[in-house]
Amino acid sequence: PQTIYRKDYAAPNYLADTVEMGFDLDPADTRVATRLTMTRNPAAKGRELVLFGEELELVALRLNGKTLSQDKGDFRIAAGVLTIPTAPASVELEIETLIHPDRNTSLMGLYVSNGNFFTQCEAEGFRKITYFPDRPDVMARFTVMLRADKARYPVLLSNGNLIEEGALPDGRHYAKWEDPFKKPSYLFALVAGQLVCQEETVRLHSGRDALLQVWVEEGNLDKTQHAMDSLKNSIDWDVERFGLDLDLERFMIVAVGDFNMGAMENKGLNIFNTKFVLANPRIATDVDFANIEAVVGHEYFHNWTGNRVTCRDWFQLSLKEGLTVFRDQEFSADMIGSDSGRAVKRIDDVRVLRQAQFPEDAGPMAHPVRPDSYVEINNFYTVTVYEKGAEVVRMYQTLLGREGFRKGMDLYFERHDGQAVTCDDFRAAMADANGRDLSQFERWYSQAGTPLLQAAADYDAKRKTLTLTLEQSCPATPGQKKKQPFHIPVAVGLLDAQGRDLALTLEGEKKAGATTRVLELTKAKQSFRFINVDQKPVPSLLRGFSAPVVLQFDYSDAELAFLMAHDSDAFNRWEAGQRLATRRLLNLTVAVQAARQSGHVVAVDTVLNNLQHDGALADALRATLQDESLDPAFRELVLTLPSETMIAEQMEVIDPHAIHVARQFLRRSLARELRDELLAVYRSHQTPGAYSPDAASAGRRALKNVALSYLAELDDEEAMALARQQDEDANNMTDRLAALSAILNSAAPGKSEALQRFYTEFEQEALVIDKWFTLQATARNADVNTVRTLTEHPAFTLKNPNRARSLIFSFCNGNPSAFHALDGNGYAFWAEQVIALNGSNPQVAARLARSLDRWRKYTPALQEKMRLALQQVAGTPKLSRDVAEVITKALA
Ligand code: HT7
Ligand code: ZN
Repeated sequence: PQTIYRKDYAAPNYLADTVEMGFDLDPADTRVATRLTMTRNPAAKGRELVLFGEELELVALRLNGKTLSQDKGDFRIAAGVLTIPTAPASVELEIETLIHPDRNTSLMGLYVSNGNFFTQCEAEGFRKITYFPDRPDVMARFTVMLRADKARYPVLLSNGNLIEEGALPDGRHYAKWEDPFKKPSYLFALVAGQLVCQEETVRLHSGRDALLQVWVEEGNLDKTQHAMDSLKNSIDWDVERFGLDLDLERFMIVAVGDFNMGAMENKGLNIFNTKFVLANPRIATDVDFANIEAVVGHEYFHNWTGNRVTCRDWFQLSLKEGLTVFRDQEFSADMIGSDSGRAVKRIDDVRVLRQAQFPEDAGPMAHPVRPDSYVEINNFYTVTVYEKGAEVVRMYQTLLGREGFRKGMDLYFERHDGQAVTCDDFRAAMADANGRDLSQFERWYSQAGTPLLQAAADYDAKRKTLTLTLEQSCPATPGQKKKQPFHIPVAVGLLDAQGRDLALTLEGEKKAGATTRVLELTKAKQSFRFINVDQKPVPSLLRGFSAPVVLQFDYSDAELAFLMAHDSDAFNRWEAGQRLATRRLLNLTVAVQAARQSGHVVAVDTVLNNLQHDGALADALRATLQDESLDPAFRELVLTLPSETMIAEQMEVIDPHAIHVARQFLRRSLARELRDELLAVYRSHQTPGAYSPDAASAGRRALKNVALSYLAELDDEEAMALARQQDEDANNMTDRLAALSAILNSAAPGKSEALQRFYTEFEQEALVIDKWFTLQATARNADVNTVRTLTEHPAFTLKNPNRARSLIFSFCNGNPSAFHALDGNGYAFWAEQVIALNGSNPQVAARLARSLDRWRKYTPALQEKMRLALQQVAGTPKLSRDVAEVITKALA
């Protein structure tokens, strides 16, 4: 397959003006008529008129009223590109195509889900609807006429405003929509079918009224309130924080059960995976409620960052995605409100980054936030483009301050509203609005890999100075051997012996300043000297995780326990606990390996017990658990040990089984040591009364349920009775799922009965059945046979991405010790599933293909089995571009 390079970008030869489309909707054969006016682009070099099209039947093509013939050489079609070699400066193109939505299993373009029509056009799905200059720098005004059978498809939606609707002969009807804003084709959408909506008219900041609608299938109207509330909060927040108001008379959200990703920001007609719309206490967990708020916010915020100002080309994807993720993170943090809530949100976001993006940055698919090349753009909707991209945006705010960042945003919109631009344009707006030179900051966009930041502190008691030396490096990544230094904001504080923050004075300054200072590291190595430091302090480094780097500092255990107890920066308080726990876990893992090697397999527990940790971790966790002044949500985070994946990333050679044994051992010993405190916290953090998803209540539930999960490690009757009681009494899905998980992961009897009871109760709720599959795929006693058997369950289908993710992805990515079984059966199963998905949905297949990305990091025996599985997929006939790219890069 062909590689596309960023350096080859060329402006389009023709620019679009208007697009009129007519759809005669029919699941088997939908006819699409398009009239497109275009003019030659004076800024372009070429003269050919280029349109893209995939899986289309071309019925007719006319240019300025004249039918074009391929036979006569008026145009040619090759490899998905239709080229008209000569065309006048101003053209009206009429294109008729025939498409087959009911055969479209890729869920890109126009497809059918549960009998209704939906579209997904980002990134290059529009070309599966009609031939079109389907690239984001070609923007046009769209008018869309939808025609369909009225009884079967009573609701007909598209972008913008409804300007006309009415009846047609033969029981058909029509609706005509006009989008007042010019947009690229990837933001086009239509929806048709049997849907109902919750709606509300709101007064906008500008004084205009807007109609807000949330569309769902009949029977789901009791699950739309939270999405509607989230939308209203998003509208208010964007005005408040960025002065950005809704620019439309109507804003619609539509939920669909078959969807490749989370949601899509089509102009005025956002289409959402049901997972990110439908919620009520019976079916959705606290995490689901929070995710819905975040995703509704994210898509809404795209209306400005993505739609009003869009990307020049797909290499610039992070321009809209990194910025919009940053905006949704800030929105969610502000919705919680409290300082501790903001810290909890920050910890959650950094956990995602470390768990998913750091491994990506260290693996075969590593790429810069603004990639230089791709084979299939769908493979670049990654945690690097999204989450690391958001960190890059956050660093502007850290460097420029909130006000400076806002100035940069204002200038960005002033300059670029209505344009398709680049990441450099965004950086220039930030720099120019603040009179700053941000040229070195460009490296965050162009260099892949996670920088390593090594810090050392040297205290001079005589001079009362503390010299902090910071040194940065960045590992090689595919295609990038050598890296230049990054511009890194390092937020720093110093704690005195009582744990209080010192007011910081840097050498050369007259007065003491703030207690947290942002140091700017721009060279490979730099020193910063603090003066008037009366006693040796404990440094608190990279506060709030001020840059996406790995920080190394030689803390003693005692210093970590001290930071855990005292740091005013909640992020670093949590971080200290994680460092302490990681140390223990790595030691235990090595001990497991040693015990195994010496043949004392049965004695692993004895060996570990003898290793007995010094109690520092348990003492620190006990203190946190009992500290009522701390937010329960924060306490839950502190109590949660680093995941097996996180530990794996710290190891030179990954041994998933040893990690699993070590982590389980530590959980059990902590549960034993803290049993009384855990029980007390479990009892005192009940949330009686009606369920509410607010952050405070969710935090109490989270703490209570992490306590329960530890207690369940003990397999004692009292703990299991609590779990069973909770399973019976719960009035919400969070508690229900936590109880079921405790039962399932214990040695207690009654597992299958509890599972069956749950299934019967929620059989009609697809999103809950997804959870039921996930619970089993990630259960401690699950193995590949458990999962294989579940693929034969009548409720399982690979065709629905949510269901495939709930079972297959959850097993391959969420149950490392079972997936990496020594016999290699997990990998054989993975290969089968990737190959099966490759035939129906390449995009989802390619995501699953990435589960073996890190194969070279594993023990030689596992590596060899993974290589064979990768080669098996590589050798499969008709491999999609999507899967081929991932597998080729993994094997390279
Ligand atoms: N911008 C949206 C991306 C998206 C997407 C991309 C490829 C295939 C299917 C897709 N569905 C949505 C989502 C977002 O970031 O808001
Ligand atoms: Zn997005």
